[in-house]
Amino acid sequence: MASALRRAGLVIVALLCTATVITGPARADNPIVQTIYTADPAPLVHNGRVYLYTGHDEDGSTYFTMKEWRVWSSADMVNWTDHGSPMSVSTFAWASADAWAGQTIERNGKFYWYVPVKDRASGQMAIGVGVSTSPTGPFTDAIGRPLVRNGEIDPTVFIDDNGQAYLYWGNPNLWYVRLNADMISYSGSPTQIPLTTAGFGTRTGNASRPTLYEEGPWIFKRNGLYYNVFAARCCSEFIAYSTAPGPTGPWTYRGTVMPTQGGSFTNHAGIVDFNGGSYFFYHNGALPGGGGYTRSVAVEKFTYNADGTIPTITMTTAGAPQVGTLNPYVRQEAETIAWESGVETERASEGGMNVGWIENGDYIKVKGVAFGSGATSFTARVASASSGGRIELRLDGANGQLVGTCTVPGTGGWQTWTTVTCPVSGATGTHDLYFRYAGGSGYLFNVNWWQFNGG
Ligand code: FUB
Repeated sequence: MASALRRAGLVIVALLCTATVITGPARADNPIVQTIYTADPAPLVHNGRVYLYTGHDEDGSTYFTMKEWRVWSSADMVNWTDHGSPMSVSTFAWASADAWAGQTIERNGKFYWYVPVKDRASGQMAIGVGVSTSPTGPFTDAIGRPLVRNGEIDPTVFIDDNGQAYLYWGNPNLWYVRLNADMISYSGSPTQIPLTTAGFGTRTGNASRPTLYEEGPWIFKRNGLYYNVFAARCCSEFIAYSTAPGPTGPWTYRGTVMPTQGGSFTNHAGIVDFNGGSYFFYHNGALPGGGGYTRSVAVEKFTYNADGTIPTITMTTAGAPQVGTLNPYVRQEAETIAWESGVETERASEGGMNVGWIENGDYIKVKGVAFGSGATSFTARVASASSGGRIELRLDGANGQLVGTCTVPGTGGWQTWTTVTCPVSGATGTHDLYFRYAGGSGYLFNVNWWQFNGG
C-alpha cells in the first residue's frame, strides 16, 4: 500500500472522529476495501457467502494500470475477507496488460472468470476465461488463448433457466455469443445487439455514439424479465439500465440506476440478491487519493419497485446494513475487515492471507460481533520480526472500552508464527470489535487469525 493511502487513512480517521462527535457512533463502511484501490465489482453468491471479484488500481495510477484481479468474500455484507489475487495478467500467457472488468459464474462445481485483457500478439483487447474449482481460486487459463477477441471489453455472463449460457461484452458496441455447456467454447458467431435509442437511451453531443450505452454490461433475469445494467455516457459515466423479454432483446431503455457521483469518471455495476435482499455494487473515488484511476468498490442495499423497475440508488458512506452477526467463537481470519486504518494484507506462509505492516495506533474494525454471555479469553496467531507489541481488544470504537490486551512477542520472522492467548473481561452482547495495535516504532507484528473463547 502506498504511503499516500496510509496518510489517507489518517485523514479518514480524523474525519470519522469528527463525524463521531457530531452524529454518534455510526461509522462509514463504504468503500468496502481500504487496504488497496479496487474497481469493477462483480459479486457472486455461493454457499451462503457473497464473493466479490474486483480489479486492482495501482497506487498513484494515472491510467487503467491494472495487473491483477482480486477476490473478497462476506457472509454479512459488512465484514469482508481478503482472499488476495488468484488471477493476474500473467495467468494468461498470451496476454500483456490490462486486467480490466470481468465476472465470475459457477457451473457444475467450477468457477469461470471471464475477463478483458490485452492480447500481446494483436495488441487488441480480448476476453480470456480463467477456471477454478474454488470461488477463491487459484484460477488457471481455461483454454490457453482468448475465448473471443474483437478489441472490445467488459464481459458479463448469464445462464438462463433452460441452461443456455450467454456471454455479453462491448465498448463501443454490445455483443453476445451463446456459450456451450462447457462454458469455455461457443456456438455460432458473436452477434451485435442493435444499439438503438429506444433500447439504450439518447446521448447528445456524440454523433458516433448516439445511445447512452458505453460499457460494463451486467445482465441478469428476475421474474422472467431480462435486465442489462450498464455504464452510460462518457464521461463522467452514470449507471443506467434496459430490460427485455428475452436474453437477446429487444431492449427497452428504463432510465438511471445511479447518477454520476463519487469522483470517478467511470462507474461499473454488479447486482445480486443475497439472503432476501438486493445489493448494488459500484465503484467511486471515495478513498483519499482516489479518483478516476484510483477507484474503490462500494455497495448499497436496495428494493426493486413493485413493477420490477430499479429505484434510483445514490452512493453512501454507510453502505449496506449487516446481515446477522459475526461469531467470535470460531476461527476468524485477521483479514476479515469492516474498516481499517493503516494496515495491509499479504499472502501468509500458513495459507490464506495475513494482516501486516501494523504500526502503533493502527486498527481493524469487525462489525456486529456477537459475544453473547461473555468471552473469557482471546487467541491470535501472530508473527513478528521485530520486538512485537500489543493487541488491544476494544468495543465500539478504536478508543472504546478495553476488554483485553494480548502481548505479541518477537518470533524471529514476519512469517514465523506462534499462538498467543490473553484473558478477556466485559465482552458481552453484540458490539463492533476493534483491534487496536500498540507498541513502539516501526512495524510491530503480523496477525493471521483470531478466536475468542467462552461465550
Ligand atoms: O477498469 C478498467 C475499465 O474501466 C473497465 O473495463 C471499465 O468498465 C471501466 O470501469
